[in-house]
Amino acid sequence: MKDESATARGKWANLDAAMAASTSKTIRRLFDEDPSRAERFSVEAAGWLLDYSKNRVDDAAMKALVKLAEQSDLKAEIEKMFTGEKINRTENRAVLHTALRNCDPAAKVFVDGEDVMPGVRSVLAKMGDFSDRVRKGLWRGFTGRRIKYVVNIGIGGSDLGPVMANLALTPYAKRGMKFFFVSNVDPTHLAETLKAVKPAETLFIVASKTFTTQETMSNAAAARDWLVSGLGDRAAVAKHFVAVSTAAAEVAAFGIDTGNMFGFWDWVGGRYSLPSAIGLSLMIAVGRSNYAKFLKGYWKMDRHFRTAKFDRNMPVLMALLGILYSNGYGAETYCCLPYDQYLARFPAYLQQMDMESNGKSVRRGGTPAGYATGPIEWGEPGTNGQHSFYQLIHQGTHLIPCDFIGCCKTHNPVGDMHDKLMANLFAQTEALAFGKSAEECRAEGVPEELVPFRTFEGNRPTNTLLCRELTPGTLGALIALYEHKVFVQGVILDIYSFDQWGVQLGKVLAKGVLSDLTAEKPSGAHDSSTNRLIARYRAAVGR
Ligand code: G6Q
Repeated sequence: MKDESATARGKWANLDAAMAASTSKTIRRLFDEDPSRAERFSVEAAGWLLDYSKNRVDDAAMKALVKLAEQSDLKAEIEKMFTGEKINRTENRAVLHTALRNCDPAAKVFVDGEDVMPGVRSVLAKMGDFSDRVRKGLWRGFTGRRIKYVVNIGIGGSDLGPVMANLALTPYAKRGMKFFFVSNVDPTHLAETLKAVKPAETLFIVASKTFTTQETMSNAAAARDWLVSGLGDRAAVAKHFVAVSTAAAEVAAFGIDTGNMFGFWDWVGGRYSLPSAIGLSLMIAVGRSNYAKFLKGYWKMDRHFRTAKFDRNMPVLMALLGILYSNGYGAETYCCLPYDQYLARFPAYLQQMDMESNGKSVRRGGTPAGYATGPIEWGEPGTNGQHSFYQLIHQGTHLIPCDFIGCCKTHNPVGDMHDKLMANLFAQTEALAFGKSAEECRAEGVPEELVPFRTFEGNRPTNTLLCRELTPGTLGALIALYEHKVFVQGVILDIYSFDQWGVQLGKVLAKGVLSDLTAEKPSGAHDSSTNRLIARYRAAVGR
């Protein structure tokens, strides 16, 4: 640990203590010695059970890890976030996604002396009114036809959340309407989407916090041209385009009536913006009452996070275990394995949340971190992953902590298929934790020469997250759980989790290259590789 200050050394000594306890016993032995382990190493909150007993931790390790959180001033940092302090220091902003789902009608949350809650409630009411009208056919297209297709145009934080949640809540979506999400500046994405919709029946939601993002503005302009040419009148835009943004002037300049703009605020980070107006497509799909339940799920987890003691606090426990593996054991990646097809995009959503938040290498004081920060996050739904990459998790040389996520009830009961799905989930966690020894292989009659190949070391750590059913409420709670986990890790790692300068750099550089692709004469100002690639491209397209 290259973190030299005395306070930091004291704080990180807790990780050393946790490691000493953690490395002294295998998971198998921990279970053998404590029959009540599963019960003791489990917590429940907001409709979710977290069983973290299949981790390399005992009471001593957990105690040391909780101390690590305490000595990082976590309690105070949590309060700063919930109460609107400007903890996003590099952008001088508050971080208040928790205000967006604060369902207490009397709640007040202040930023710069102003209570933000009336604004939050008023945008929610406006979204509710609009989505009711679309769903009931009261909001109609330019030619008087009902809206059947909704196309959300956005990217990154203005896309991944809506995509993930719309898929997750498919069973609650209005029949007869179809939802599409266009993000990529590759024209294929929009073109293929437009083949599936009709201009007179399509509503475009242009979702962009800044309303300047290259991909989104290019797609929005192309969609507008398509609509105007399809309906033969520029005035049609008013009935087929709404905006979700913080930038009223840019929205107006695009040609969208700001009366049809749903606002949010600079204290909502892109990747945390799903419960803001960015969730408009979801609200239209599932209706305002399901959307309210979705927000309530977040809120339940928020309250748990803010009030529960650290040793019973689900996001804190998950964050601490993650730090044990990344900074204690040197695990570089973290795997999310939802055993629910409706959660197929959840790993991709988490990828942005975690990697954009904690993929930093500079500490809050401006010095290099010198230790592992956010992990590489990845995953796929089970059981599919079992037939591709699980081999490496079971028998490879990398340590890969995994979260298994499952729901006890399915929305689509077919024979015993859901039992099979869940049997696979539970069996995988069992196999990873306990493995199979050489003796067990021999007892099964495995020929001696094959024993090394058929042996599973086990001791692979997993968390299991289980809910009764995937509902708007449990989905909201699940998202909040991971948001807070990432927040806790950012605090302990002493990095700023709420800026994303790496994203900004890419946005700027692409503009310079674009002008060299299209200008009469390229500048030749890049390195020799980039100059050559530009020349090759220009020649291929005849410039
Ligand atoms: C999220 C990031 C980034 C952002 C997109 C879209 O936290 O800032 O993914 O959401 O770049 O930005 P706009 O919403 O401004 O178009």
